[in-house]
Amino acid sequence: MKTKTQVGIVGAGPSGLLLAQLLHRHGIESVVLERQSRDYVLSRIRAGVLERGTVALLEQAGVGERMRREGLAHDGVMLQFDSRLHRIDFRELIDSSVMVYGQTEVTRDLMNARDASGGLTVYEAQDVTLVDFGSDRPRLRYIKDGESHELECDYIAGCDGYHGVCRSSVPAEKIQLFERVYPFGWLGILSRTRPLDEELIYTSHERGFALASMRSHSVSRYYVQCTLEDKVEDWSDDRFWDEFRLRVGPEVAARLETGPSIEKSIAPLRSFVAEPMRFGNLFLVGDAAHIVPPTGAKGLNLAASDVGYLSRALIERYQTGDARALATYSETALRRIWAAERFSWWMTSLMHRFPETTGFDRRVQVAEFNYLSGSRAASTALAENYVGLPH
Ligand code: FAS
Ligand code: PHB
Repeated sequence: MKTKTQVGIVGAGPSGLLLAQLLHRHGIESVVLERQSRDYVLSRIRAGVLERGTVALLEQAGVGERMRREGLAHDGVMLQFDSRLHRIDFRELIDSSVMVYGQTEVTRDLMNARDASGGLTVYEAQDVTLVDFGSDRPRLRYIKDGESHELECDYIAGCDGYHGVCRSSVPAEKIQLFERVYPFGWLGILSRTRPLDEELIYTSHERGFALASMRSHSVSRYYVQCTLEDKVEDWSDDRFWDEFRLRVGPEVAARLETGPSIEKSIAPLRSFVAEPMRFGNLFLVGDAAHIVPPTGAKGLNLAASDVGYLSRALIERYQTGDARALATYSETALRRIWAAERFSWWMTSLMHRFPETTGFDRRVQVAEFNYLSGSRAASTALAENYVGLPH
C-alpha cells in the first residue's frame, strides 16, 4: 500500500515523538514508524534529568502541564569524593535549575499528545527500509501485520536510536564515526522508596562510582558502577544495597531507605558521534547520531536540542521556502553535541574508577575535586554544563 506524508519519522522514542509534535503544532504532517509496541517503548527506564532548554521545548510542544505538576525542580546537585560532600548551587552560581522528570513520563506525555493530534504512529512496524533518501522523493518501506507499505515523504528523520536502521543505511564512505567505549557499565535499580536526599548525589569512591537519583518523592533511582562482565542476575537487591552503602559512606547511607527493586538493568557506557548528520533528505537525530555516558545527564537533552534545531529548520522551509537552516542543521547540532560529549567524558573521567587507574590518576581526580570545591569559577563551569548550554 502506498501513502504520502511530508516528514517520515523512524522511531517513537523521545526524539521522534517530540519532532512529530512540534511539526504538528505548525501544521506539518508526519508519520512515525516504530519497531516496538507502545508498551515496550514505555517499559524502558532511562533518563531522569531535563535541562532548561528541554523543558522549554516540551512546553512549546504543548506537553508541559504534567511535567510542571509532577516534575521536581532542582537548584543544585551534590558531588561526593571519599565521603567529602560539595554542593554545586545552580541557583546561586548561575540563577538556573534542572527538572527531575523521568524519560518514561516524557514519552508517555508525547504519546498522548500524538494520539490527540490524530497523527499516525505505526507501532510494531517491521523491516523499515530507507529508499532514495538522497533524492527529492525519499521513501520508507515497512511491513505491518504482514502487509507491505511504502511511505513517500519530502524528508526522513532518523530518530531510531543507536541500534537503528537509518545511520546504518548511509554508505560507510559518506559518514565518519567517533567512539570511546568505557571499561565499565552502570547497574541501575528503581525502587518505591523515599529518595535519600532532596537532590542528586554523585559519588566517587575507591570501590567505584555511585549515583543517588529519583523519579518522585516516593520513587528512587540508584546506580553503581559495575564491570563489563557483570550480569543483572549476579546482583541481588541485598548485594546492590550493601555495595551502594559502602560507596556513599556511613553519613549518606544512614538516610538510605531500601526496598525491593521494581526494575534492574545494566547499561554500557560509550561516547559516540556520527558526522555529518544530514545525507540528502535524511536527517539523523538523537541517539541515532550520538551517545554520551549518562554521568552528565545529557543523552535525552541532546536528543531534544537536535529536535529543536531540525523542527525549526523544517518549519522555516515549509512556511517560507527558505532551506538554509536545513543546510546548516548538521553543523549547528554538532557544535552543541561535541560540547556535551566533552562534559560527559570529563564527568565520567572525574567520577569513575578505571581498571588501569594508578595512584597518580586517583590523586589527579582528588585534586580536580578539591579545585571544584574551592573555586567558584570551577563550580560555575560545571553548573553551566550540567543545566545545559544554550541551544
Ligand atoms: P531512543 O533509543 O530512545 O528511541 C529510538 C526508537 O527507535 C526506539 O523506540 C526504537 O525501538 C526505535 N527503533 C530502533 N530501530 C528501529 C527500526 N529499525 N525501525 C523502527 N523503529 C526503530 N540519558 C540521560 O540523559 N540520562 C540517563 O540516565 C540515561 N540512561 C540511559 C540508559 C540506557 C540503557 C540507554 C540505552 C540510554 C540512556 N540514556 C540516558 C540516553 C537515552 O535517554 C537517550 O538519550 C534517549 O533515549 C534518546 O532518545 P531517542 O533519540 O529518541 O532514541
Ligand atoms: C537518572 O535519574 O536516571 C539519572 C540522573 C542523572 C544522571 C544519570 C541518570 O546523570
